[in-house]
Amino acid sequence: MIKYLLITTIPSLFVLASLVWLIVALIRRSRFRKVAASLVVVEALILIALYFHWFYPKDYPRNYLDYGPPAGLTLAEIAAAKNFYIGAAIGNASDPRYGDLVPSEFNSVTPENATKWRQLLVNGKIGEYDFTQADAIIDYAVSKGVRVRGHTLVWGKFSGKTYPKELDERIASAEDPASELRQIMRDHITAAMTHFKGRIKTWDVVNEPMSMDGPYLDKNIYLNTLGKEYIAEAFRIAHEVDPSVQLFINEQFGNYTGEGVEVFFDLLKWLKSENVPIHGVGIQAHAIFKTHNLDEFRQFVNRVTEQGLLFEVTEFDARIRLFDAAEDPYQAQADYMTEYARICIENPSCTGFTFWGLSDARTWFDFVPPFKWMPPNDPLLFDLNSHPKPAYFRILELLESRKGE
Ligand code: 9MR
Repeated sequence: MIKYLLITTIPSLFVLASLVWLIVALIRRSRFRKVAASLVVVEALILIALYFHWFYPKDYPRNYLDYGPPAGLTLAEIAAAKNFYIGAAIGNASDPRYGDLVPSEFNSVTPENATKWRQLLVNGKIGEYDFTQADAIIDYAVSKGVRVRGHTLVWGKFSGKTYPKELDERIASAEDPASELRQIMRDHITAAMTHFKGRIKTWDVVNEPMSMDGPYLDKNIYLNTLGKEYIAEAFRIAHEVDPSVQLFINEQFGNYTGEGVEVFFDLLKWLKSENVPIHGVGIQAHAIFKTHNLDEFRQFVNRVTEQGLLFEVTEFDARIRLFDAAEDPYQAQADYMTEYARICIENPSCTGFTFWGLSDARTWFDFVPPFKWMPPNDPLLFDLNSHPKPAYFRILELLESRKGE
């Protein structure tokens, strides 16, 4: 992120400063007028070049369109035979753009937003639920025999977007903020899990407990009010509501080594030592500013599964522009996707691999600056027309060779 900000703002500031200098020089009829004017021109040209490099829409060759349509078994069929879930985040159950990708290619779905706490509430009013949108997605999936991952019960980031703003107000004005938060958290986990009982069998109980700013737990309303105990408590409540549900903690890392990762493993160790009912770790795996180091990822996954925890890749995507130095960016993207997926698929305790979207026709990157200004993002397994991209065939092979029928 910092890189993109520096790349665009610093040159703009230089142009602006030189422009001010030029205006002052013109007014004062200074002898530096020509120098200032030349500087403005040169800097403006550099800015335009950078703009074109970073933001100009690109069109990479789609050599993969030469392949025939997939023959034989589909991803979902092979995954099911291997007790594995190949999943996609979905926003709408019956968008015609996606044809029948669910259930023919994906045997698991995660509602991209519909089961977030804020989205389940009428006008963000705590306790007033409207399950219509979530039910439509979930009933569609269940009717097709597709697993649903619930996402997410407790997430302390983005007040008003992922959790209701009212929570901040209620906690700020409570006489006993800790018991107020405990009760609200219990009520929500109970309401959501009870409503979806039997239909959602895997939940992300706590999402992104780590800070985005440094190697520590996110200083959100839950941590500030209850300490790290909030994480343990959320899992305990969820287990009480339905002991048959698989409970995951879900996190995103830029690097799979370093202080932040150690803080995360300390958290897992602490949860285990407190006998907290946690069953798995989900790693989101968005490749946003860079791709991930695969050796470090393998070690990370091994460290998780050696503790007796399940593992899933829960939100995979990789922007095509990260591969634009390659001769065939879509092929390079496939290489990365396949090698990343291999680490999960070859590990028997890795039970699922979910893409954060069905096809390149809809990805969160297309809505978020600066990525929305840098098309194409094309970060998924199927292209805009639901045509399988090159990683499709290779992930299919990986699944075929997975042990565990
Ligand atoms: O893709 C989701 C986007 O549509 C929402 O606006 C956003 C905030 O609710 O969440 C996005 O999904 C995020 C997921 O819930 C958690 N990990 C990061 C995902 C991408 O931002």
